[in-house]
Amino acid sequence: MPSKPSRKQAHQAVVRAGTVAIVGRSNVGKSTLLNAALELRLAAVSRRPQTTRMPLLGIVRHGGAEIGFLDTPGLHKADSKLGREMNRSARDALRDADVVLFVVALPPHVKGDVRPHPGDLALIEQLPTDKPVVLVVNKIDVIRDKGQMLPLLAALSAARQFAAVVPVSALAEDGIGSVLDEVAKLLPEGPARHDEDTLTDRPMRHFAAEYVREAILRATAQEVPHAVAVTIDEYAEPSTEKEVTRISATIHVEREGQKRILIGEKGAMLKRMGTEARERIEELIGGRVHLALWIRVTADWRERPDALADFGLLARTESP
Ligand SMILES: Nc1nc2c(ncn2[C@@H]2O[C@H](COP(=O)(O)OP(=O)(O)O)[C@@H](O)[C@H]2O)c(=O)[nH]1
Ligand SMILES: [Mg+2]
Repeated sequence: MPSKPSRKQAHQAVVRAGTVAIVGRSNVGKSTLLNAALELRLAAVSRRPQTTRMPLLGIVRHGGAEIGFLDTPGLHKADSKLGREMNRSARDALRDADVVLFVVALPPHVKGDVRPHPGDLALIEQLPTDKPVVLVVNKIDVIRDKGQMLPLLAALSAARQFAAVVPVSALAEDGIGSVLDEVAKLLPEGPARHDEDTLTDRPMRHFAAEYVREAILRATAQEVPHAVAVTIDEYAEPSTEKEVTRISATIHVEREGQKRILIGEKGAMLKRMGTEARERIEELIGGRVHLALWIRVTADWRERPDALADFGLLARTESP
């Protein structure tokens, strides 16, 4: 399991602990925010919606609190069984969390005053009323005049009460300390729930698969990304320091045409994505990796419960 030396506050005794669900529409920067809080590019990020498919726990120690951030898939209009599982897992995270971090983002091209996205207002209605919710307004790097944000803040604050409102740029790692300060205060008192060096609940092989998918999302257009799932067939850690970690992964697509796109001209596309994914994995484990990629067509896997289960894409708990 990945681990790393954490912030300066790490050795302060933990007096508060709990989970913070990071929720919001697709693409507002939830995973980027988690990575900024962790000071590590752990979660997969891309400019495509629905990059995050299942919740990911990332643990941050800050100001005497152990904050278990749960990054979730963006709540969206689901058009497949996979999409419904993603929404379900986000709602499960909301239900189980002590604190909610509701993330909205400024639109890419701001002209004049910013108003809330209709999807954000709809989402606010779904937030629990019995838990503290911190509003994070992300991507403030896109505007120069911060006054343009005021109508947005006013409209969101009129829709419900927030424990705090924090404007940030997750990308520029600006304002992250304030987010941590606010959520740390809101967590229940209690002892740490995880070992001091635990960073996440997922094993390393999970991230290997995620980084292969991330490379695909970054390299391909429209139709392919959502049709892709990645599984790890082999993950062999080196027995001596000189050896490399050997990883073999299968990329599942739904159609032959998608397979051809991913392979590319003389295999160039697959090679490029493989290199990108390998470098990401090497960065996380801090050692050399040999990565072998295979592509397999599994028709309609996004609608098939058996395939979703095999690919680890079923929400963990049942709820309506
Ligand atoms: N300009 C800007 N872009 C951001 C910021 N945070 C995230 N992004 C970009 O928004 C896109 C979606 O980010 P991601 O974290 O995957 O969003 P998620 O779907 O909510 O998890 C990516 O292209 C990010 O680089 C930010 O603070 N400023
Ligand atoms: Mg995400």
